[in-house]
Amino acid sequence: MSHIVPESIKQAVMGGHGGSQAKATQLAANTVEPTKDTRITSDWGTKQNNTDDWLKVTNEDHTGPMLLEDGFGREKIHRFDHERIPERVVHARGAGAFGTFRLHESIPELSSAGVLNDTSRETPVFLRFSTVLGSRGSADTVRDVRGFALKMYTDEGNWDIVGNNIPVFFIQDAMKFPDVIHAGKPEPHNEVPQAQSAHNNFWDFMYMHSEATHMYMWAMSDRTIPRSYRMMQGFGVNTYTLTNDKGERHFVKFHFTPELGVHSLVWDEALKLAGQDPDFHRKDLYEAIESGCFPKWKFGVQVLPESREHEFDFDILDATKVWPEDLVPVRYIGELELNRNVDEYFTQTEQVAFCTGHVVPGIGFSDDPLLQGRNFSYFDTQLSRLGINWQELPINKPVCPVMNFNRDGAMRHTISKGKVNYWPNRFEAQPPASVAEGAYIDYPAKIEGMKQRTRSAKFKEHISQAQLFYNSLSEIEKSHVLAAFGFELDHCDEAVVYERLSGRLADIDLGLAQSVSEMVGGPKIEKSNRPNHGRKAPGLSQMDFLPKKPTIASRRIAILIADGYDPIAFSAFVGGIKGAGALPFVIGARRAPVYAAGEDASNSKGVTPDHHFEGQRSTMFDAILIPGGEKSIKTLSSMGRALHYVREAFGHLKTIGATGEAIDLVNKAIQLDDIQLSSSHTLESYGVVTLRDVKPEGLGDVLNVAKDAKGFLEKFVYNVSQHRCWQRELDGLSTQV
Ligand code: HDD
Repeated sequence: MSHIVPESIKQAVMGGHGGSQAKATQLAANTVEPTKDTRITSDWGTKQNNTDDWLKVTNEDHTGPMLLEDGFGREKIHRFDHERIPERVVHARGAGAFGTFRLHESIPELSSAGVLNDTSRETPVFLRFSTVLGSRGSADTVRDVRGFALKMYTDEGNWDIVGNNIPVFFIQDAMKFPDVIHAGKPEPHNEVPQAQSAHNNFWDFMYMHSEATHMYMWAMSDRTIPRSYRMMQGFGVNTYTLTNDKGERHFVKFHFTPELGVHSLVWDEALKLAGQDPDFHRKDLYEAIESGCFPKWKFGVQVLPESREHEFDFDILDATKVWPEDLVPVRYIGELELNRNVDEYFTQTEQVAFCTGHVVPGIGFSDDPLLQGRNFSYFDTQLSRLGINWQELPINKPVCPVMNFNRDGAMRHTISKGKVNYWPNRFEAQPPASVAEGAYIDYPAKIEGMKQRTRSAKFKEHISQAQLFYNSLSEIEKSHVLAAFGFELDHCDEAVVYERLSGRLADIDLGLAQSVSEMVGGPKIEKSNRPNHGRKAPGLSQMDFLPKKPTIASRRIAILIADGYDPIAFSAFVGGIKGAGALPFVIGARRAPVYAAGEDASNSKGVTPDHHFEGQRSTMFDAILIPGGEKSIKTLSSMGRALHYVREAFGHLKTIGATGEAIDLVNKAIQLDDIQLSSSHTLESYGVVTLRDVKPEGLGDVLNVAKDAKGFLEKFVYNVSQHRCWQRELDGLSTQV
């Protein structure tokens, strides 16, 4: 009877190799783009003649009552009334993009997954970044964990890795998730604060749940104020499993490490940006992809055979623990690249729906109790956001065929042909797949035990890795953790909250606890209940992730000018920055032509700044450059906003480059005296690169970046590649903003 199974159904079961364009091609079938001949129609397709005036009974003055009869008018308002769907209960604010996953090293000994075996494949992906606590309209740069949710449209089905930029989580068991989120979201009585963990309920919860200690140490580090989504790590967080063709199983953790390094904003900058440019991260991602600077991450796995499960002093299924990289190294086997912006935010970034339960053959789950609960929650939440047929939405649809007897439900799109909708059936139509045909096989794990609500002994140890994390940070990072606790607990006005939490910190580090407690008005802390074990591990400090080859690709550099600027330095700056793959932005007093020394409207078109000083503040740039020019510098020196620009950039530890007279402007703005600038600490050691006499050869060759570079531009580029000049902060010079 097999002859009656249609060819399309056979293909559906067998699958087929789609390629990197498979998703784009599929989406194109659902994409509309108006041409100049396109005319507005109603939703039922009738061309409309007037979309501005409701149908009325009019008198001579053309006024009069409106008619309910107007189907066009009613449709327009009705559609508008229902535009909103529920925002995500967490991770409501986000931004996403399309890209490609490539495998460099096949791992058949670990997994039979096609996407982890076939190095010739280019798997299309969608990645959505997010903050956790804020509403859809909240600001990008708030202190918060960032979501890193990846959907791989593989030939064998969608594989979702729904991760974060921090490798651990607040809780161990999914049953606690509603509690931790309720505690972090705005408080119930007054719905305050928005997108912040700095409030009583959050820190009350943190104290009450010592399992959260490790995670909140990460949350108080610079990880939660990233410079860019492109400069964050991504972690699968939970422990998954890989199964090979022989049916052998390994435990695995997934890692994504950004090519540009792991970098953060400084706190003052993050606070200002939340007001000055709430879309800072969203725009940064969009701008980088539009300018061809495609963000890339190395994809790595940490793998443990089943036989090693109980080898460690932590439980490898506990999501509040990392697998320290000195014990279990990361093996990098692939690469993720984002290379296409969305065409429409709502239908793509808003309607994308991830599920930790979406895995493909060769990949499975572990008994991690957080993961198991997540596998229920994501499916469930999509029902209230998107409805039962959410997997048919273009952004969610797999690129391989989907064929089954799940039917009907609101807004069903697929038209399924055939006389039967169940299996087995008299036609033998749509049988389940065999292993040879690529079916997903559940790992036959042997289970026995007591049915009870409990946790393993190792799950009850909560402090050791919090210490490990804190010990592994650089001095600068540690000082930021202290400042973050200072800010957060200052926003808690109930003494019991900040007093207890300060006390708990003594379990991690006595010095930290004492400093925090003193700052926020907590108790005098004399001793620690848990002496710090002093151990460190690699891969925890973000300083471990500076790119090996210095790069300033996609960095935003502001060039400040006024009439009379030095044209030689200016041209070299623009050319040099572009040559190094960064983005130059000219900033002037207004968006109207500015003329170089020796030029005016009669002999030149001038340069029209991209922005003026009020429009884009220094916070929106990674570094600033100022060409000399007597008249230009005189003007800029007399402008409070220009001086503030330089002072603020200096305070935010950004590289500043100045030539000729501009050096005087920098000195006036940052006001470092001779004591601060001793022989060991020159302006240059504080990341201020200067060149008094401008000759083209002195400007240097930016493509040859090295620490000992001689040319002005080489030095500037090297400094920018190091992200920030921490020496300023170590010497207490960053507070003058
Ligand atoms: Fe979750 C969304 C990451 C634990 C329940 N989660 C969501 C998103 C990310 C994460 C990145 C946004 C997805 C998107 O962009 O659409 N969640 C995590 C990580 C966790 C975690 C890394 C710990 C390892 N989550 C977690 C638990 C539960 C949930 C324990 C419930 C038991 N998460 C949800 C959710 C969301 C969600 C309520 C909201 C919107 C959505 O799922 O699609 O179901």
